[in-house]
Amino acid sequence: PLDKIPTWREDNQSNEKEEGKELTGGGGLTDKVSLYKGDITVLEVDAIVNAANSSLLGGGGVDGCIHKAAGSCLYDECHSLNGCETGKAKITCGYDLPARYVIHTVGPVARGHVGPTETNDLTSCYQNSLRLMKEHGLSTVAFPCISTGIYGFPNEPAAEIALNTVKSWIEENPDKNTRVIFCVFLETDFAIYKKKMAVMFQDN
Ligand code: AR6
Repeated sequence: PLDKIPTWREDNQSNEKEEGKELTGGGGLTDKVSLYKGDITVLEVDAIVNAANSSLLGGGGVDGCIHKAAGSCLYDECHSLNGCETGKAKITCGYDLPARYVIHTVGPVARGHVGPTETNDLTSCYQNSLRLMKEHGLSTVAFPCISTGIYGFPNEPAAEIALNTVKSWIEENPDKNTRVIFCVFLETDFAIYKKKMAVMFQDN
C-alpha cells in the first residue's frame, strides 16, 4: 500500500534531524514525491504510467509487464483507443492491477540522441500524464523512467526532465494530496534520481 512507501521527506528525516534542520509542518514539496525502486505493477496508487508505443497494443519492457499484470481486458480497452501520438497520453482502467487506472504515454525514440524534439516530447509525456491525472480527479501516480529502456533516451537527461517537469507541475498545481512516485527499476536510475532529488526537493 501507498502508506508503506515513504515520502521523500520521510526518507530524509533522520539526516535532516542530524543536521539540526527544522522540519516544516507538511504539505511541502518533499511530502509530494517519493523514490521507489521496483516493479511498478505492484503499486496501489490511483494511476501508474505506462511507457507505451504508439499502437498502445503492448510490447516489451514495462509495457509488457503492465499488460501481463492487468490482464487481457486492458488490451481490449487499448485496442479501442486508436493509438497515441508521441508525447501524448491516454487513460484506461487498471483491471487486475492494484492501481485503479493506467495512463499510457508514448515517449520519444531517442536511440542515444537528445535534441530539442526528444526533450520536448519527453517533457510532454510527463505533462500530459499529470494533466490526465488531474482531469480524472486522481491524486497519486507512479512514473517509470519513460523512454530510457528500449527507446534509448540517456538516463541522466531523462531523469532531469522527469524531475524538473514534475516539480514545476506540483508547484503550479498545489493540492496537498498529490503524490508522485518515481518508480525506478535499475540501480543506475536509482542513483541518478537520489542524487538529483536531494538537490531539488528540500523544504526549508
Ligand atoms: N516496473 C518499473 N519499471 C520497469 C519495469 C517494471 N516492471 N520493467 C521495466 N522497467 P522500457 P521505453 C523500466 O523499455 O524505453 C515497449 O516495448 C526499464 O528498466 O519499458 O519507453 C513499448 O511497447 C526502464 O528503466 O520503455 C515500446 O515499444 C523503463 O522501465 C517501448 O518498449 C522504461 O523502459 C518503449 O520503450
